[in-house]
Amino acid sequence: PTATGSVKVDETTEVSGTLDGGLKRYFGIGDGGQSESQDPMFELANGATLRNVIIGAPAGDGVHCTGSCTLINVWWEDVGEDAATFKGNASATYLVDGGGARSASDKVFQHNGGGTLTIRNFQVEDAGKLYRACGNCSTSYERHVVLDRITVTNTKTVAGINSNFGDTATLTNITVVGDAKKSTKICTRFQGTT
Ligand code: DGU
Ligand code: CA
Ligand code: CA
Ligand code: CA
Repeated sequence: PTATGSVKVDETTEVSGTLDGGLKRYFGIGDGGQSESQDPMFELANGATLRNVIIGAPAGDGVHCTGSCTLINVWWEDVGEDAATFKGNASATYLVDGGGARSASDKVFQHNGGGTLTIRNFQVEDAGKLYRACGNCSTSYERHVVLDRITVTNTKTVAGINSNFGDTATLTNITVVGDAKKSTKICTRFQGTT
């Protein structure tokens, strides 16, 4: 989408309830690189919703959800270290509906807590993995992902899960396009460690 304006931020925005960005571009956290110690641009409290936001660059560690959360029509123009991290407990549910992400050197959605992440109506282009269940987080939760109506361009892996932690990935309506540079894998099974 075309941004309706730009907002330069210099610290993490805490969201509880709903933040509707009106399709403005938010940018200004971190250096755009792969350092794991960058701050997130948005930190969502349990139950919070982020909608209609364009995340520009630099975007730091993107969006953090501390519990259940909803991301509607959120677009990452140039993913920073990663696009969003889901950190709730085993009963958390997270929804990403609409939107898309581009230019992720490594991962887009990082599932470090427990629970179930649903990603639907989403497009990803030029990325390593669209989804990765944490392979070495200190708590070895079962992590579940449901992917539906996803368009994948020039991306290595759609979902990476740890078979030994009981993780699952449910994939439907996945469209792979423009697959000339990287041969896209739909699901990669890893062995997680703690
Ligand atoms: O190599 O420790 O990349 O939260 C694995 C890392 C890792 C996390 C993750 C993240 O699992 O740091 O960005
Ligand atoms: Ca990372
Ligand atoms: Ca990037
Ligand atoms: Ca990260």
